[in-house]
Amino acid sequence: MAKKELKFNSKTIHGGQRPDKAYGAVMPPIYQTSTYAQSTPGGHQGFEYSRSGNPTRTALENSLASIENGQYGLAFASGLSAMDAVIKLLNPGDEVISTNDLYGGSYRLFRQVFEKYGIVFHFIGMQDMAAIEEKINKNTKLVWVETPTNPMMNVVDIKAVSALAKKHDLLLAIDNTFATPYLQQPLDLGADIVMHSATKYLGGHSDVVVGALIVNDKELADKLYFIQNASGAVCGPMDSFLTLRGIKTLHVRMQRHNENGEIIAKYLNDHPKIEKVYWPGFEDHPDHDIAKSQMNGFGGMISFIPKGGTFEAAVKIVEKLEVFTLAESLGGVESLAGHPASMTHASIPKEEREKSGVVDALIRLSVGIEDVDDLIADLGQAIG
Ligand code: P1T
Repeated sequence: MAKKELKFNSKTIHGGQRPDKAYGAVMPPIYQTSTYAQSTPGGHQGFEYSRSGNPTRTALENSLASIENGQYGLAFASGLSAMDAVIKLLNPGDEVISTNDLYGGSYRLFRQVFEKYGIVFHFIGMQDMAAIEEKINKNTKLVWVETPTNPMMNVVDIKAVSALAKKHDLLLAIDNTFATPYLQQPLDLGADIVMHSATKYLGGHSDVVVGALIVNDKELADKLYFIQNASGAVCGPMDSFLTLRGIKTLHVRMQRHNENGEIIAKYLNDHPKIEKVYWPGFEDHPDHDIAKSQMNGFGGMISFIPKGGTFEAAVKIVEKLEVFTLAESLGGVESLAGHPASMTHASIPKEEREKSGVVDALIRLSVGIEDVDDLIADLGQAIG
């Protein structure tokens, strides 16, 4: 059977992979080299310098393309450097419409790095297509969507935004970090670019910082490859190897993240000392129907506000947690807790972040794949 036809749970293991040519190694060797011998100028075996290409990175890039149902994958030094490459497709004066609730570092990249080069960013809630359309003008070139959003767990209708983007000839990029291709495959829903912080679920073990872009269009892939090579923020061979190894268990990890996420979300929702829980699996979540139709599950990311809704109450809980680790990042096998206002979203001005719901009392959980009883006991003792 051609590997292209494999189902998702097999693609994570085999997609785009073949035994190494030299000795048949089943996992690609970590080609820890910067350069490659040439027999005559230009006489190389497909690789000449590891910024331009490295066999271990190629193995990862082929896997990324396969699991996202794309033609081309590109692996970067971080999620933000992958985003940086997408924005570098634009020119001064071009405009971008982005979700208003997004990772703080993404917001910082847009506002504090690219605005000074004359690129204009609009941040809006993307539940209302008419509101998006209102922001479109002749300079608009790109729609940037994070779904589910970090940390408020809003879900954007990718098909609907894609129809709008196509109507106005705009590129549509989806940050698929929270969902992963196990839950949602944006290229199939009409997106042009899928982006990942592969640092998170794809790597899955909190041991690398890696970014990814996946596209179907050859011309777009060529432009992004040019930027990747010209700017140079590439994923190194060791990190490529680790990310590839992580991807091989993505489906089994995600299955457990989903199961544990659902149990924890319901536990928190029923807890008398919890005010509000944000998780798209709840039927009364405003985007539940979209989430249900475009995702194969609701994932292990949950945000919540303790009763009283104070900064102090939130800090007290995260300080008391013992199985959950208080740390930035998400998507690893171990459960993490974060305080977005002071950690991952601190670079967004308070007034801006509070508009999208990122208040000082908000706690974000990345539910890991431990025994869920231990996670519940830990939350129970911390909430008190
Ligand atoms: O950290 P890096 O690999 O550069 O990826 C940035 C990034 C992009 N998009 C989303 C949705 C993200 O969550 C991130 C990184 N986020 C965290 C570190 C965090 O704790 O939310």
